[in-house]
Amino acid sequence: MIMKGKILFFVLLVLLSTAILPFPVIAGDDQNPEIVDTVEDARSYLDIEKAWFFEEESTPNYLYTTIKLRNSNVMMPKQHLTVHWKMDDEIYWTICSVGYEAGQWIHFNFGIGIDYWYDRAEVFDIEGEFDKESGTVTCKIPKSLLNDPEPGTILTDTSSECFERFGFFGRLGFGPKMRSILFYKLGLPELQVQDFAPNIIPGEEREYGKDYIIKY
Ligand SMILES: [Ca+2]
Ligand SMILES: [Ca+2]
Repeated sequence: MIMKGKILFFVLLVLLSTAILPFPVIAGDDQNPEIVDTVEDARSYLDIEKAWFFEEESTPNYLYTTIKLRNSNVMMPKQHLTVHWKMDDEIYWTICSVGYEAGQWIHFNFGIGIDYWYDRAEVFDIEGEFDKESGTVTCKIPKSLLNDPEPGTILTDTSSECFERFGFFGRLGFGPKMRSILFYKLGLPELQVQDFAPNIIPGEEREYGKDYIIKY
């Protein structure tokens, strides 16, 4: 009986200590994403659930970005799956583009500067991985392209945007932003061909995800 009481007391102590003791918040993974979004506010293969930044001790010279989509569909052409951030007053982004060239259907780029689908940004080919099973898209950026940031450097204004170009509405002359507003007005989120994370609410100030701090 005494033994049982002791065990119960111990179990209670463990439960209480895990509830009371603050555990460190580790940013930058699937469980602690910098960017979190509404689910089902776009077509499933463009629907951002969350996105995050990370580094790995074994590859300290790289920064990674990952987007977790609700679904994946690499058959749909002209997709743009992007992550954006600011560092030292410069804008950076990664993009996984799908369905532009038959010989290079899935392609990864890193860019410096604002206009990621026009010619004013500096754009580099990088490595990446599109995991169709889990719907995650990861870009691997050599830190040399980021001017080798020191540990402690802060990435701010984090966001993600996924969209596709053309298609039926594109042929009618509606651009992604126009279509996004159109479906928003019509209350048809499941047809949205563009997803912002965090959401952009027309007429409200733009919100961003959490900051990420360079570890290595
Ligand atoms: Ca979403
Ligand atoms: Ca969204």
